[in-house]
Amino acid sequence: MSSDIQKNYEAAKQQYAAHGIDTDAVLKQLETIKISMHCWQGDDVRGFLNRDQELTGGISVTGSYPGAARTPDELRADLEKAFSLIPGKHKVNLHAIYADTDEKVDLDRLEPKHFERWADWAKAQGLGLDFNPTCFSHEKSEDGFTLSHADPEIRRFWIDHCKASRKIGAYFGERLGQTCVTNVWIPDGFKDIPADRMAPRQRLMAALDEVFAEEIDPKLNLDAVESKLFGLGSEAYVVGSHEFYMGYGITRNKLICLDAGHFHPTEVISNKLSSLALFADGILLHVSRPMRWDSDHVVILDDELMDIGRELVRHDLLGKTYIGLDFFDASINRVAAWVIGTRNTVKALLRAMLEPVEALKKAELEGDYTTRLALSEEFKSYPFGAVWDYYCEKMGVPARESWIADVKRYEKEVLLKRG
Ligand code: RNT
Ligand code: ZN
Repeated sequence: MSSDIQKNYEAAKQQYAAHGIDTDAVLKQLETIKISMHCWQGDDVRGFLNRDQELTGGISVTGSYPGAARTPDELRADLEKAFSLIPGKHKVNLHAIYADTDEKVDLDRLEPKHFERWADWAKAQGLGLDFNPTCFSHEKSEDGFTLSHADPEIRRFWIDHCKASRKIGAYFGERLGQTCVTNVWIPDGFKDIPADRMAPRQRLMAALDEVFAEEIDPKLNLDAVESKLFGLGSEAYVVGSHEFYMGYGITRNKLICLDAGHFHPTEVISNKLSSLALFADGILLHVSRPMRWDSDHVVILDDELMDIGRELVRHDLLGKTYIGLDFFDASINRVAAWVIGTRNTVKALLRAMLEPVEALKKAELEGDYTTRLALSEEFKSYPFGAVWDYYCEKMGVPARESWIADVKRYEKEVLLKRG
């Protein structure tokens, strides 16, 4: 531990202690929180199963920064590099198209064995794994519909794929001794105004019931469903809307996934957590940063990220919330993108834990909104950074910006050598 970091921490600790905040206890709690880092930032959502397929489903990655991973081994090496710069032990979120196999296998026939190398690696690294069926970038999703498709044969294909995905999730849960969250997101929707908004939703409901028919031990795998407002090419109507999945998730005891970019531009997911938590068994977050639309920018330490952290901490929701990341930027170093977004997410939680919540709630109850505002504002300049730096060093990762040089070195030695 460098002496200035230790010294600054001791001073910060006193300042927080004056408000009854025990920084050592906070850091112990922080250490237990896992962020699910999404593998798809590493290769622009391409995957390995069908590398010639273009990215579809109404999502888009822009930028042509060199160095995207081309193989599972490259992706794992990049993930390892990123994790070496992020404090804590976390999880990796895989999509089905990231299967690591030499076999030519279609999505509906995927099995745990196609992910064995991922499980071996995660085990060795002490990481958990989460999973997602990939209901896009495939010829059978070309017209924009999957689980709600009007053609029963196409629907069947996607139902089988989602069923297979849950089994892979359970396999991860078993192998790693950590619950896997398998999240279903489908792109289904219409570009222009539909004649029938109901029928696709009825089909989706029935298809999901089939997908989830088999009971799986919730210790091994938990299912989540992710809604969306619109996508590129589904501007007029998305089958799996927020209301659809609120109803579905609550009646079927599924985790409800809130993606920060999947709502109207002035709506924020932080404000939904205290409602959803009252009714849902559990919540999955896709922490992302929409800029003007669902643009999936790298997460920064902005007001919304801080508010998400606050809601989780203040209402003690960390136990029933799974925190996943979902951004993809191909205009900057991809390892750095992971490091920035994941460090920020951990930082937001730390900052939230270092706030005088009891004093703020008390002021509010007493109608003293002046104190509520004044105290929250003064706390913004409390020495949070000193606690963060100390945490990084204590966890054996670089404090402050010193990690940038490390990523640059990796870029020069590894990433730029990729064709
Ligand atoms: C798309 C959803 C979905 C995807 C990933 C790749 O809008 O957010 O979660 O980003 O599954
Ligand atoms: Zn998402």
